[in-house]
Amino acid sequence: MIIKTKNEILASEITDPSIFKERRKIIKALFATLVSSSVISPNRVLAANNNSVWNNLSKGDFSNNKLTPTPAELIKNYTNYYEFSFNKKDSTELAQHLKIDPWSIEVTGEIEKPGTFYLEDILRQQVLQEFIYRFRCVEAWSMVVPWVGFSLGNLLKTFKPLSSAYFVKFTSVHQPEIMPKQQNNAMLEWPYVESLRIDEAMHPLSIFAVGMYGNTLPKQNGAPLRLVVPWKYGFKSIKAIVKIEFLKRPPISSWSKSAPGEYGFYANVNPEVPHPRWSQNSERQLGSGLFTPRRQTELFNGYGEQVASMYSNMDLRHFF
Ligand SMILES: Nc1nc2c(c(=O)[nH]1)N[C@H]1C(S)=C(S)[C@@H](COP(=O)(O)O)O[C@H]1N2
Ligand SMILES: [Mo]
Repeated sequence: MIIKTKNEILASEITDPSIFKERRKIIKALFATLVSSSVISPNRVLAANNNSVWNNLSKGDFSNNKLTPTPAELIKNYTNYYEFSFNKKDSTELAQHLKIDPWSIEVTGEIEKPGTFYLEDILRQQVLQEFIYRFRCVEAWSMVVPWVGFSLGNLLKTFKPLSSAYFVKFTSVHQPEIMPKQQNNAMLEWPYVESLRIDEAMHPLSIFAVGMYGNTLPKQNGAPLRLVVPWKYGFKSIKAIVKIEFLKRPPISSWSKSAPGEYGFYANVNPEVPHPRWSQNSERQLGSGLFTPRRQTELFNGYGEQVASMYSNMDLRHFF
């Protein structure tokens, strides 16, 4: 563990260089390709595809083997990463400039054990599994992603939340020098923030992903660490997390702040609650043929059996 006052300070600047080098060796052994290429090259993408970092991982409790994963090339090349661009191809390319090594996460708020932790120290305590989950964007497209990650709840428990911790807030990285949209507050205020109610965060479906398709997470998909909450619209699944805060009151997340009438706090997938500008009743499945019919969107993205009880006494039209 390291203590820092600002999350902008690089760990390499404040750690004794020899200790730092030693740590880096351990990390490399543990997490081989976190130190991955920062250049886009189709060959490298292919090479990465052919030698998985993680083979034969056990499956998460709600991983669904019957779902056919969307081709990796599509997941990697059609991304929403507004810090870089509002265009899905451009954000994919520009995200390669992201600096993800070293990476540390500040954890604060209503907990007994606050601190700033290296990602590798966090990973050492967690069991990586594969989670084949549906993923549904609020823009009405969807995919199936074989994430590699670990239970968010297991991690959050290690910080010993107090009984006053009702919400968990996540903050994305702020690197305006390489993130063009962070240079002004176009569309959103930066950094990107999202939040879950503590029971949602502790739910076994909620994970932190560090990979997909048996490999480390591509930068454009949220490397080195992102949230995945499969029963909610994709914008809740915040990328490149640098800060976790346990709070008494609900924070205002980036999208709710920019357009409160369009993006609510809950953002549970719900075919009966349309976006003000389009229906949420069906979705375009990425990778399906031109003539494949749209998929009928399911309440809670098909995870109702697991999550509906968390919302049993709530009017989902009001709390959208
Ligand atoms: N930091 C950050 N996280 C983010 C976003 C973003 O723009 N910035 N976009 C969100 C949206 S709208 C979606 S649909 C998903 C997209 O994830 P993908 O690009 O890996 O498919 O990431 C979410 N997380
Ligand atoms: Mo989205």
